[in-house]
Amino acid sequence: MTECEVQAIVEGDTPDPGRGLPVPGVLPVTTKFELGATITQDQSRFLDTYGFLHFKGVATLEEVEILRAEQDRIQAEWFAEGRESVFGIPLFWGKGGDGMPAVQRMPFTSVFSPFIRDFVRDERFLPIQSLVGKDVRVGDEEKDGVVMNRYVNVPGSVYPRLGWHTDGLRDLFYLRMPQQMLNFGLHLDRITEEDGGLRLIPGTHTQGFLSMLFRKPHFVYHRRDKKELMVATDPGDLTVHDGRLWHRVGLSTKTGMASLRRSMYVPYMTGPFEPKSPDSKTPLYHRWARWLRRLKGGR
Ligand SMILES: O=C(O)CCC(=O)C(=O)O
Ligand SMILES: [Fe+2]
Repeated sequence: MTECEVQAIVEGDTPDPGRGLPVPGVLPVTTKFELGATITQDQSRFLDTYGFLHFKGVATLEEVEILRAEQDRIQAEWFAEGRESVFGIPLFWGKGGDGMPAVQRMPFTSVFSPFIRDFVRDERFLPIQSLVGKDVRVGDEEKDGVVMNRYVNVPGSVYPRLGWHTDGLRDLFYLRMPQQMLNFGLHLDRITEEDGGLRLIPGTHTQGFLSMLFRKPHFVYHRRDKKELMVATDPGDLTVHDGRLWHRVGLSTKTGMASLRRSMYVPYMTGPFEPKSPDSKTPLYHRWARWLRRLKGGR
């Protein structure tokens, strides 16, 4: 037995993806990848172990600019219409970095933007789809579709941060383990530790049903976890994470425009096709969340 192994036993330090300790045969938890024509063995092992992957510079800056412009355009349209929800999913009307009314969480954006619709289906993302399985589809008309987020830290913001959660919660509401799902996340701003940003607990995707439900109070709990990993991003970076992985978005230490963080998410999923439509009902947890936002002065 080597000195290192003895030390590990004494301290109880078995390889643990959540604590960033090296796992034999798997690249370090801080590794960032390049997206190629296929998923490499290193990438698929990394995803199995830690429950996420971070790819640098997957969208060009030009594409990022168009996506930001589409987010602004759709927001202006919804503002003009006085729209309150899309396919039963409430809009988070709050404030933008400039203090003007803004939809801080926009569901189903691909339904309103051919560019976004094509973008999430682009060929370059096929290798990522292959990670989910053969019958994978882009869930842009299911769940909340392609969601565009606008986090800002200003008075009146209803979305300065996002509490701990797993994306498979909805499935848990039906008392079934979540269907296999990867959440595809495109990052539209440069985000470092002081900007809050995406925090995840590597390895929590292998937990059982109870841990997925009760490890932390969903959405209302924001405290730092000693095992959390801060995901620093540049515009155009892509993260994909397992639907069972615990994650949150931290509050920026900045305020106003400097605190702006935009991200775009869409599920890659399998299982029964459950598209939403204008007649879809508002899920219970969205009704609770809307009630909480109204208490804080949002709409
Ligand atoms: O904005 C992010 O990076 C995370 C968003 C998220 O976790 C969610 O919408 O479920
Ligand atoms: Fe999430």
